[in-house]
Amino acid sequence: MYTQAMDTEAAENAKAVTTLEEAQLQQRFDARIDAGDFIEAKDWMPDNYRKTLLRQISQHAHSEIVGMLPEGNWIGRAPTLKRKAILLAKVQDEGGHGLYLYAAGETLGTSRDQMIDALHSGKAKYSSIFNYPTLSWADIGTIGWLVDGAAIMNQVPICRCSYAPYARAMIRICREESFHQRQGYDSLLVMMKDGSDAQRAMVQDAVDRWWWPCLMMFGPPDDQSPNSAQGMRWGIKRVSNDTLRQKFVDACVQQAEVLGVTLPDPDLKWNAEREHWDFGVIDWDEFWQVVGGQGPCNRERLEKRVKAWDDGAWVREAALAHASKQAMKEAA
Ligand code: BYC
Repeated sequence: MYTQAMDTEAAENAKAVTTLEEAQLQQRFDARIDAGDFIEAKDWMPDNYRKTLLRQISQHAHSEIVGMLPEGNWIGRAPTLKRKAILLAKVQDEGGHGLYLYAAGETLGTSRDQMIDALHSGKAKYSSIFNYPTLSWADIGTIGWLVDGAAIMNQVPICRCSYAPYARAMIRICREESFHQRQGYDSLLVMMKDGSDAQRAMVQDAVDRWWWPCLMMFGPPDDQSPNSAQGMRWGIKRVSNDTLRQKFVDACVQQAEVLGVTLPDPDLKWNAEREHWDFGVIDWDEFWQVVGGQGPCNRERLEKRVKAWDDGAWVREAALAHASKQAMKEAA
């Protein structure tokens, strides 16, 4: 009895010390965040900060990888050698972005295999936008202009994210995304200025289909975004969903005018008081359906990813066998 009481007391004391230590660590962490410091992988961080980062970084990585599929569909059907070379480079870049991001995610203590398993089992999310089909060549230009345009708007502030490995990855990614956006806009501009009526109609049709899903990319409205407040407090998110969406709309209106396409929103109107463009109501039911797995291509996208992973098993096995042979040789 006596010994047990001693043990209990010792355990309680140890717990109190840990709690005190943790409170101090938490205080130091909060002060660093408030001062705008960057947090490195080896620094102490609260569990929820780690979890939130891992959720966002892994979702982001999955989006890059799944995002290769809709555009990949058109590599074999690109209209010229130049456009094919550009598209190949772009899709390859997206694969690279996924790898930088998985590497950033791994610094938080979760392996790439675990992250990929979460994607393949349907537990992890990826961006809603990649669950829409690419029906014509104009969709490829429109993805570059609008999807990559929205991605840049969202991702430039993440270059100042409080978690340094994520911020560093984002700097490289954003540089490449700007090229992606420009090539898309250029491809559409060629069709609109030098193309046939049928090509112009094809561009308008693509813009009609992609516009609203692109506005959804920024996430739910601020007052319905459960993760925003804490994400902003931690400096993971620097600008809110609604603010970024508005900036995107404001930028696109002029670009659409130069292109000669109409954005499919009868409520789009300049608001002199706000000095922003007002826009119509977003169909949030559609957004949540897509996020919940019921979008037009959710099933197809996941099946393709799982198949690619399974088909590539022999490459991973061969690489591991080679690495272990090399290690044995070196040891000998
Ligand atoms: N799609 O509280 P909220 C690219 C989820 S890659 C699906 O506002 P948060 C590209 C959200 O995860 C584009 N789900 O969340 C690649 C949360 O659910 P959970 C990807 C979405 O995290 C190739 C719930 O809704 N970019 O551009 O504060 C070719 C409530 O939302 C979406 C990134 O990942 C969505 N659109 O803010 C071309 C950027 N929106 O997790 C282009 C990094 C929200 O609680 N991520 N949800 O179950 C972010 O900036 C933020 O995570 C978000 C959401 C703005 C997306």
